[in-house]
Amino acid sequence: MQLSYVMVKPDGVQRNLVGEVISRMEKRGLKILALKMYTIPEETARAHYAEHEGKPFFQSLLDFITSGPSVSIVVQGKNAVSVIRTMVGATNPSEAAAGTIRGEFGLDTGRNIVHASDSTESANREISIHFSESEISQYLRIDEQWLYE
Ligand code: IDP
Ligand code: MG
Repeated sequence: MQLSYVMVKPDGVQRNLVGEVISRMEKRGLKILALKMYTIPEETARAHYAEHEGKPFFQSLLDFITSGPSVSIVVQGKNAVSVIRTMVGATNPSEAAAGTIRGEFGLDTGRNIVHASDSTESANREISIHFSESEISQYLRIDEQWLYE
């Protein structure tokens, strides 16, 4: 079953949207394997956003993502990566579809509430940046036979 990495960014924490984001994923049937709140150190943020190094918004993105606590989550489910990207919505919240997290709760690209992996490769890379193996729980949930054929 596919894994994804989701972060409720510092703006989502400040705006009390942690429960909202987790609740949406839980109700969808996605399984949480790991969850923690911490303030991401600069070096970790650089690694997380390495693909954006050199872009004009890179420094402000680092400043923002390290500005306060965020919530890191490992999520598992069928097609978890694309399912969660669809739930999150477009990068620019003012263009994100209604009903998506960004489309419901955001207005500005630099304050778009959540991060979600864009591929299984990114998911593996991001999970290993934010979590050690021992922090990730593998377990059976009682609703699985009612979620999956
Ligand atoms: P994504 O989060 O939808 O995958 P990316 O293009 O990977 O979007 O960009 C990573 C993050 O960098 C965005 O979520 C957003 O916070 C920030 N970002 C991207 N483009 C801009 C921009 O043009 N201005 C300011 N921030 C940006
Ligand atoms: Mg991205």
